[in-house]
Amino acid sequence: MKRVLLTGAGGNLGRALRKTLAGWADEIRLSDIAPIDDLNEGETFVQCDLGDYEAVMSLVEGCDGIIHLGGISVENTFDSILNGNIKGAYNVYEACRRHRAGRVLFASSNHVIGYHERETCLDADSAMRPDSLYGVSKGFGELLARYYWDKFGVESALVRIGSCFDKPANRRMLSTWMSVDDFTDLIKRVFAADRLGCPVVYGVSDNPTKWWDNTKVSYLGWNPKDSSAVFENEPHILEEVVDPNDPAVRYQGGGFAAAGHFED
Ligand code: NAI
Ligand code: 15L
Repeated sequence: MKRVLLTGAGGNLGRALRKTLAGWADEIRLSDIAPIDDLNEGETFVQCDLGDYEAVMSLVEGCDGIIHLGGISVENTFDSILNGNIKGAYNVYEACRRHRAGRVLFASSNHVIGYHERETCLDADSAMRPDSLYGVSKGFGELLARYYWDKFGVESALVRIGSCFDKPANRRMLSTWMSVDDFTDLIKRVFAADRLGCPVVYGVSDNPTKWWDNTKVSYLGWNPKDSSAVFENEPHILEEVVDPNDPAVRYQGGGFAAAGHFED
């Protein structure tokens, strides 16, 4: 890769991927609405609000791949989500098409399908059942990506990330956890594949309990190496009290599904 754009580079995942993707591309063009001033070799930075069409047009010019992480990453007001996630996704895809900026890895979320119950095993064709306005915005991003694929041939991986943190913070994340190393490997495979198309990929490690089936993207050759099993006996996991009738336990989206409407 010559120049890859990483939006949301100042966030949790952006900071982690800057380390694991170092040296992978000739240049990683970092971007965020907030400043970043600790640039490493091979990194450049453009501060940009994803909701600003003209700014995103120039941000994307000259890139040959986009890892689109930027935007609102949890439930929030509709106005914030509209700007960061809905306008932001449109601006990124339109800029990608106009500037022929290659493939997009779209950071979708498990909250697109958060109202499925935990006993249901999902795959790429399962219905979207968003558990939040945030989840709805990720569904919009996925549909937008499909539109750009069908109409213009822009390839995307729609990665429904589970919980990508250093370790699972609770019992739910024993099922949803994805390590940063597994995510890094997925990113490299998405951009290296001979053909990508526009698949849904569940962003999850090889955990003992599974809700999601990635068989339909076996052509990517992504076989996660890490497992949440190593965290199963940590005190915060063992001591968590679970009520099976709690909506946060019933639904895959956990607390997002259990929470009230954000605007109320
Ligand atoms: P984060 O909230 O730490 O990072 C998001 C970044 O986007 C922040 O640096 C923020 O400043 C930037 N941003 C927000 N609004 C913006 C705007 N209007 N213009 C430009 N930049 C803007 O989130 P995190 O955890 O790093 O997640 C990255 C992406 O992955 C997000 O899209 C999130 O929805 C998605 N995701 C993450 C999961 C996880 O477990 N970390 C799980 C599922 C999805
Ligand atoms: C997400 O979509 C969020 O961005 C992240 O902060 C976690 O809440 C994650 O889902 C999760 O479901 O654990």
